Amino acid sequence: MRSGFVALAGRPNAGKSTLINALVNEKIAIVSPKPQTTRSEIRGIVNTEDAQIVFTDTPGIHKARHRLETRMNKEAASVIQGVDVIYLVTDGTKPYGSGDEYVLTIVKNAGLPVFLIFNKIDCLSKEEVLRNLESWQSRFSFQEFFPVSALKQKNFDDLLNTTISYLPEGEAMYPRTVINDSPENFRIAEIIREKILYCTEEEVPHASAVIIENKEFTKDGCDIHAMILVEKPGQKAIVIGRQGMMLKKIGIAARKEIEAFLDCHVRLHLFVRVEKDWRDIDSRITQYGYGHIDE
Ligand SMILES: Nc1nc2c(ncn2[C@@H]2O[C@H](COP(=O)(O)OP(=O)(O)OP(=O)(O)O)[C@@H](O)[C@H]2O)c(=O)[nH]1
Ligand SMILES: [Mg+2]
Repeated sequence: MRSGFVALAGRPNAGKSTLINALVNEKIAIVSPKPQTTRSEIRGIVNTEDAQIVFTDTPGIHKARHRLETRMNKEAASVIQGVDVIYLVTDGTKPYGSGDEYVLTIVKNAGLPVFLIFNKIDCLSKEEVLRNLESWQSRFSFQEFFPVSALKQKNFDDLLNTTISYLPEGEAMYPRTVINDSPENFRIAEIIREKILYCTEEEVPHASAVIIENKEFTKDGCDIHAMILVEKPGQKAIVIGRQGMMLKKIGIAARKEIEAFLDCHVRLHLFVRVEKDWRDIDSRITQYGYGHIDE
């Protein structure tokens, strides 16, 4: 039996969360077309007959402008340190740039086996894949290369088998039934945050946080009170929308998904509050469950 850890690291929007969801075959991490969707590490466990792989999704590494973003980068950097294999996930449709250089430096310094996961090949021709791969190959001696489509779940078998061959001999670290170990309230808050990411634009998605204030299971379902935190009164007005229409839209989309997750009827009550500059206040960031916590 082999068992070990694999970190999914890369720039924002490369498709790391889409990939971890595809690998575990369940939506454990939220996904959006906006960069900096993931704010903390998320574990996804894959079991085969004779192996267990513990994958960890990480926030996209980027140039931080707020304390929250510094802590997101730290989270990614700290996850990378303690694994057996690093997947450097890259958006194959984008040319190699300075952001890639920065991520590559961090990944190189870990001194561990690095697989280049060249993602989004469903958007590229074979020639484009080969050409773009070459530009990466010349920068670092990656242990392995895998052109994949996380979205279409293409080229996974080889990836899993090769990954297992890099893991040490050892017993399973999680029971075979466990796919993800995030607390239930975090998963629910993240589903709501994903809908905010999809429904709003510009600064609002990034300035939003979600916390579950109360959750109560009753004989006919579950009552959830969730608070959406934003930084400015103008952002609050946008999230609520005219006659509450935006909040309603977010609530309907989130409720459907939470009902599927909890497998019961859900009454979701959403509230919005302004928490000025929360992205620069450590105690708030910790309270909302985002980013790395310094020991
Ligand atoms: N066409 C295509 N789109 C993809 C693929 N993988 C991910 N995407 C899209 O890329 C966008 C970003 O995906 P995420 O999985 O949220 O990216 P991420 O790397 O986790 O981003 P951060 O959490 O911000 O670091 C989403 O719109 C996905 O649907 C893929 O294989 N093909
Ligand atoms: Mg992500």
